[in-house]
Amino acid sequence: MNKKKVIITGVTGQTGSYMAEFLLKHTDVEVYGAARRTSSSSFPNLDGFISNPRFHLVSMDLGDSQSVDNLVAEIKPDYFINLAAQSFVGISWDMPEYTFEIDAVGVIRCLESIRKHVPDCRFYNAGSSEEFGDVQFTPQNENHPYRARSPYGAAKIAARQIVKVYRDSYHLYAVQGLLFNHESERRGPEFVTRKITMGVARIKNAIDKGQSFEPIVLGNLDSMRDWSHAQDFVLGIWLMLNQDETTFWNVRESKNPVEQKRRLAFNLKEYILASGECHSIREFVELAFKEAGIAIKNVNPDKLPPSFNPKGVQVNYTTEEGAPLVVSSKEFYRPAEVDWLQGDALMARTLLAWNPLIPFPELVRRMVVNDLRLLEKS
Ligand code: NDP
Ligand code: GDR
Repeated sequence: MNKKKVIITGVTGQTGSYMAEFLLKHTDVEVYGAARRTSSSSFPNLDGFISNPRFHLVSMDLGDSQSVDNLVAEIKPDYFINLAAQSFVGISWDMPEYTFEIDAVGVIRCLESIRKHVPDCRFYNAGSSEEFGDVQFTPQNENHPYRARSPYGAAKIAARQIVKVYRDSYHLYAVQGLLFNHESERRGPEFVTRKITMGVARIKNAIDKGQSFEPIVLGNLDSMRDWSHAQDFVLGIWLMLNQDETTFWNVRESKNPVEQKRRLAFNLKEYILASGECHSIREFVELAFKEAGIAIKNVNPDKLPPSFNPKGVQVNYTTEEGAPLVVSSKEFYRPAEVDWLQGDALMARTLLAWNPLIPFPELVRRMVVNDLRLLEKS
């Protein structure tokens, strides 16, 4: 029997690479990892599986409908997992149009190609807790309204609506999960968690060698995030793509395959994946330094609003001797902040039997240890 084929876009990124690894390890599908090629392509996140005979590296850019269409027409996938995106919220104010083009219009390109070439293909799009924006209640569940605070959040909401339109109109198996922050040793260096752990490793290295060091420069330390490890989330994505139609009584009731498909599309659920725990950036900073064995002093223990010096900077943490370790700079504050994200994944835990396994302190530990090791090697 022919093996099922899965296209994963964004495979060079954090979650895409874990997704590929998960499918290669736990299923027998053929994985087509789609990357956009640039003149300086290097794919460190693929090192562990690039030579696996069931893994195929293919080209695709979400900004180019031809490349999406050619890929879908040629591979005829059974599953299409769209994890490619302009994923950095902070930069979405600087490039709102591009963010919308890739994160929203790009999704239309995928759905159109699926509709034309493989209408039975199951499609997943990467939704985000950022869609909740200025939150109305905590913890947020699947009934929370969408109230974007960033161009990125707005683009993901638009994508969610278009996924629904294709589900309703063409009865595609198309879902957009609602994933809260997930981090890892493969997290991009511009995201706050990795920026902290790379900074901690750099400072630890300097202290060990008796050298001076520059502090880590961050923005708002008081926002709250619900952080998990990306490895835990890829199973949840796969489960969302394999919702068991036999559990839907009205699907079971019909004997007509076209009607079954219509009813399945109607019943599909879009789940929140989250740990349910929430921590401030400060807590992440404090734990990361502790992991590295560096004692730190909080010089703003009352968490007063920032009072920037003429350079636009405020010192937040120092060594016990007073050397600045972490400063906040106006430069990294956002025009509008999402203050408090905390997810309620009860529906995924109950109906998908999904649970995150890696707790917050272990996530921080793994990231710090990894960055210390990387520095040792370099
Ligand atoms: P990353 O930034 O690590 O990966 C993004 C991937 O998208 C990279 O492989 C990147 O390729 C690729 N990409 C960017 N633009 C294009 C394009 N125009 N065409 C094709 N590929 C492109 O993100 P994550 O792995 O963390 O996130 C995966 C998805 O999940 C994204 O959609 C993100 O918005 C969403 N998300 C992430 C969350 C998180 O906490 N990580 C939470 C909720 C949603 P390249 O290497 O060439 O840049
Ligand atoms: P987020 O992640 O915006 O939640 O988006 P990010 O790590 O960028 O920011 C988290 C919080 O930290 C604050 N912050 C800083 N952020 C960055 N990047 N750099 C800093 O120096 C800094 N200082 C403080 C931010 O203001 C924010 O409050 C991530 C991405 O993966 C999205 O793709 C995904 O959809 C959401 O998570 C859920």
